[in-house]
Amino acid sequence: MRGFYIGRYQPFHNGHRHMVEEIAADVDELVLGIGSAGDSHTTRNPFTAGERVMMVTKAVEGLDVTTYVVPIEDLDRNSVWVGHVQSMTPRFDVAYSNNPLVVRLFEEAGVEVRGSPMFRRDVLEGTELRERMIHGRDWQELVPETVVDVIEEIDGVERIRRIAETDANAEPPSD
Ligand code: NMN
Repeated sequence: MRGFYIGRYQPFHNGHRHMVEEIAADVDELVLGIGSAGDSHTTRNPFTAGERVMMVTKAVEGLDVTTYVVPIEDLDRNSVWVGHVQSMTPRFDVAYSNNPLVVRLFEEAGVEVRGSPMFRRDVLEGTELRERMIHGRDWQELVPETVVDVIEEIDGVERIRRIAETDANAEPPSD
Protein backbone atom coordinates (compact mmCIF):
# COMPACT_ATOMS: atom_id res chain seq x y z
CA MET A 1 0.00 0.00 0.00
CA ARG A 2 1.37 3.38 -1.01
CA GLY A 3 0.27 6.67 0.59
CA PHE A 4 0.50 10.28 -0.58
CA TYR A 5 0.91 13.38 1.57
CA ILE A 6 1.30 16.87 0.13
CA GLY A 7 2.34 20.01 1.98
CA ARG A 8 4.17 23.22 1.19
CA TYR A 9 6.77 22.42 3.83
CA GLN A 10 7.81 26.08 4.26
CA PRO A 11 9.74 24.78 6.15
CA PHE A 12 9.31 21.07 7.01
CA HIS A 13 8.74 21.01 10.80
CA ASN A 14 8.08 18.66 13.71
CA GLY A 15 4.33 18.62 13.03
CA HIS A 16 5.03 17.31 9.53
CA ARG A 17 7.53 14.81 10.89
CA HIS A 18 4.98 13.53 13.40
CA MET A 19 2.37 13.17 10.70
CA VAL A 20 4.80 11.35 8.42
CA GLU A 21 5.58 8.94 11.27
CA GLU A 22 1.86 8.22 11.70
CA ILE A 23 1.40 7.66 7.97
CA ALA A 24 4.52 5.47 7.78
CA ALA A 25 2.96 3.11 10.32
CA ASP A 26 0.02 2.73 7.95
CA VAL A 27 1.68 2.22 4.55
CA ASP A 28 4.45 0.27 2.81
CA GLU A 29 5.65 3.20 0.73
CA LEU A 30 5.17 6.94 0.97
CA VAL A 31 5.01 9.67 -1.68
CA LEU A 32 5.67 13.15 -0.27
CA GLY A 33 4.52 15.94 -2.58
CA ILE A 34 6.27 19.30 -2.25
CA GLY A 35 3.33 21.61 -2.99
CA SER A 36 3.50 25.04 -4.64
CA ALA A 37 6.86 23.92 -6.04
CA GLY A 38 7.21 26.98 -8.25
CA ASP A 39 6.92 29.41 -5.34
CA SER A 40 9.88 30.77 -3.39
CA HIS A 41 11.36 34.01 -2.08
CA THR A 42 8.16 35.33 -0.46
CA THR A 43 7.42 35.50 3.27
CA ARG A 44 4.78 32.78 2.92
CA ASN A 45 6.92 30.62 0.62
CA PRO A 46 10.56 31.49 1.34
CA PHE A 47 12.23 28.25 0.22
CA THR A 48 12.65 26.79 -3.27
CA ALA A 49 11.43 23.33 -4.25
CA GLY A 50 15.04 22.10 -4.30
CA GLU A 51 15.69 23.40 -0.79
CA ARG A 52 12.51 21.73 0.44
CA VAL A 53 13.51 18.47 -1.28
CA MET A 54 16.67 18.55 0.86
CA MET A 55 14.73 19.29 4.07
CA VAL A 56 12.15 16.57 3.49
CA THR A 57 14.60 13.92 2.26
CA LYS A 58 16.90 14.36 5.26
CA ALA A 59 14.01 14.62 7.74
CA VAL A 60 12.57 11.23 6.77
CA GLU A 61 15.91 9.42 6.66
CA GLY A 62 15.81 6.49 9.03
CA LEU A 63 12.09 5.87 8.64
CA ASP A 64 11.36 2.26 7.82
CA VAL A 65 9.44 3.10 4.66
CA THR A 66 10.56 3.82 1.11
CA THR A 67 9.89 7.49 0.47
CA TYR A 68 9.65 9.35 -2.85
CA VAL A 69 9.87 13.15 -2.71
CA VAL A 70 8.17 14.84 -5.68
CA PRO A 71 7.89 18.60 -6.29
CA ILE A 72 4.45 19.57 -7.66
CA GLU A 73 3.71 22.99 -9.10
CA ASP A 74 0.34 24.64 -8.55
CA LEU A 75 -2.19 24.68 -11.34
CA ASP A 76 -4.68 27.47 -11.98
CA ARG A 77 -7.44 24.87 -12.41
CA ASN A 78 -8.52 22.93 -9.34
CA SER A 79 -10.82 20.62 -11.31
CA VAL A 80 -7.88 18.83 -12.96
CA TRP A 81 -5.37 19.13 -10.11
CA VAL A 82 -5.63 15.49 -8.98
CA GLY A 83 -4.74 14.30 -12.50
CA HIS A 84 -1.82 16.73 -12.47
CA VAL A 85 -0.61 15.26 -9.16
CA GLN A 86 -1.03 11.70 -10.41
CA SER A 87 0.91 12.51 -13.58
CA MET A 88 3.93 13.49 -11.44
CA THR A 89 3.92 10.79 -8.75
CA PRO A 90 4.29 7.04 -8.31
CA ARG A 91 0.81 5.46 -8.19
CA PHE A 92 -0.74 5.72 -4.70
CA ASP A 93 -3.76 4.13 -3.01
CA VAL A 94 -4.64 6.67 -0.34
CA ALA A 95 -4.07 10.41 0.17
CA TYR A 96 -3.47 11.82 3.66
CA SER A 97 -4.57 15.40 4.24
CA ASN A 98 -6.64 17.67 6.40
CA ASN A 99 -6.52 20.54 3.93
CA PRO A 100 -10.22 20.97 3.03
CA LEU A 101 -9.57 21.74 -0.64
CA VAL A 102 -7.14 18.84 -1.05
CA VAL A 103 -9.60 16.48 0.67
CA ARG A 104 -12.45 17.62 -1.55
CA LEU A 105 -10.51 17.35 -4.81
CA PHE A 106 -9.25 13.84 -4.02
CA GLU A 107 -12.68 12.66 -2.87
CA GLU A 108 -14.36 13.98 -5.99
CA ALA A 109 -11.74 12.13 -8.04
CA GLY A 110 -12.57 8.89 -6.19
CA VAL A 111 -9.32 8.68 -4.23
CA GLU A 112 -9.55 7.48 -0.62
CA VAL A 113 -8.57 10.24 1.85
CA ARG A 114 -7.50 9.81 5.46
CA GLY A 115 -7.06 12.62 7.95
CA SER A 116 -6.59 13.21 11.64
CA PRO A 117 -7.63 16.12 13.86
CA MET A 118 -4.02 16.86 14.73
CA PHE A 119 -3.06 17.32 11.08
CA ARG A 120 -4.46 20.84 11.16
CA ARG A 121 -1.75 21.91 13.59
CA ASP A 122 0.86 21.97 10.84
CA VAL A 123 -0.82 25.00 9.30
CA LEU A 124 -0.44 27.06 12.47
CA GLU A 125 3.09 25.89 13.07
CA GLY A 126 4.28 26.95 9.59
CA THR A 127 3.13 30.53 10.11
CA GLU A 128 4.51 30.61 13.65
CA LEU A 129 7.88 29.32 12.50
CA ARG A 130 8.31 31.92 9.80
CA GLU A 131 7.30 34.66 12.26
CA ARG A 132 9.90 33.43 14.74
CA MET A 133 12.60 33.46 12.05
CA ILE A 134 11.73 37.00 11.01
CA HIS A 135 11.70 38.31 14.57
CA GLY A 136 14.81 36.48 15.81
CA ARG A 137 13.01 34.18 18.20
CA ASP A 138 13.87 30.52 18.81
CA TRP A 139 12.59 28.45 15.86
CA GLN A 140 15.09 25.57 15.92
CA GLU A 141 13.10 23.64 18.55
CA LEU A 142 10.16 23.34 16.12
CA VAL A 143 11.99 21.54 13.30
CA PRO A 144 14.08 18.36 12.97
CA GLU A 145 17.84 18.93 13.43
CA THR A 146 18.50 18.04 9.81
CA VAL A 147 16.19 20.88 8.75
CA VAL A 148 18.12 23.34 10.94
CA ASP A 149 21.24 22.26 9.04
CA VAL A 150 19.63 22.85 5.64
CA ILE A 151 18.27 26.27 6.63
CA GLU A 152 21.71 27.25 7.92
CA GLU A 153 23.40 25.95 4.75
CA ILE A 154 21.20 28.14 2.53
CA ASP A 155 21.25 31.11 4.92
CA GLY A 156 17.47 30.83 5.08
CA VAL A 157 16.83 33.07 8.08
CA GLU A 158 18.70 35.95 6.48
CA ARG A 159 16.65 35.45 3.32
CA ILE A 160 13.25 35.45 5.03
CA ARG A 161 14.19 38.55 7.05
CA ARG A 162 15.26 40.44 3.94
CA ILE A 163 12.11 39.38 2.12
CA ALA A 164 9.90 40.40 5.04
CA GLU A 165 11.32 43.92 4.82
CA THR A 166 10.24 44.32 1.22
CA ASP A 167 7.57 41.70 0.42
CA ALA A 168 4.42 43.59 -0.53
CA ASN A 169 2.39 40.44 0.07
CA ALA A 170 2.85 40.30 3.81
CA GLU A 171 2.18 36.98 5.53
CA PRO A 172 -1.58 36.44 5.69
CA PRO A 173 -3.12 35.58 9.08
CA SER A 174 -2.66 31.82 8.57
CA ASP A 175 -1.19 29.41 6.06
O1 NMN B 1 -1.84 21.79 3.04
P1 NMN B 1 -0.76 22.64 2.44
O2 NMN B 1 0.51 22.64 3.24
O3 NMN B 1 -1.24 24.01 2.05
O4 NMN B 1 -0.36 21.91 1.08
C1 NMN B 1 -1.27 21.70 0.05
C2 NMN B 1 -0.57 21.97 -1.27
O5 NMN B 1 -1.39 21.53 -2.33
C3 NMN B 1 -0.27 23.47 -1.48
O6 NMN B 1 1.00 23.61 -2.08
C4 NMN B 1 -1.36 23.86 -2.45
O7 NMN B 1 -1.00 24.95 -3.29
C5 NMN B 1 -1.50 22.58 -3.25
N1 NMN B 1 -2.77 22.53 -4.00
C6 NMN B 1 -2.78 23.04 -5.25
C7 NMN B 1 -3.96 23.07 -5.98
C8 NMN B 1 -3.89 23.64 -7.37
O8 NMN B 1 -2.78 23.89 -7.82
N2 NMN B 1 -4.98 23.87 -8.06
C9 NMN B 1 -5.13 22.58 -5.44
C10 NMN B 1 -5.08 22.05 -4.14
C11 NMN B 1 -3.89 22.05 -3.41
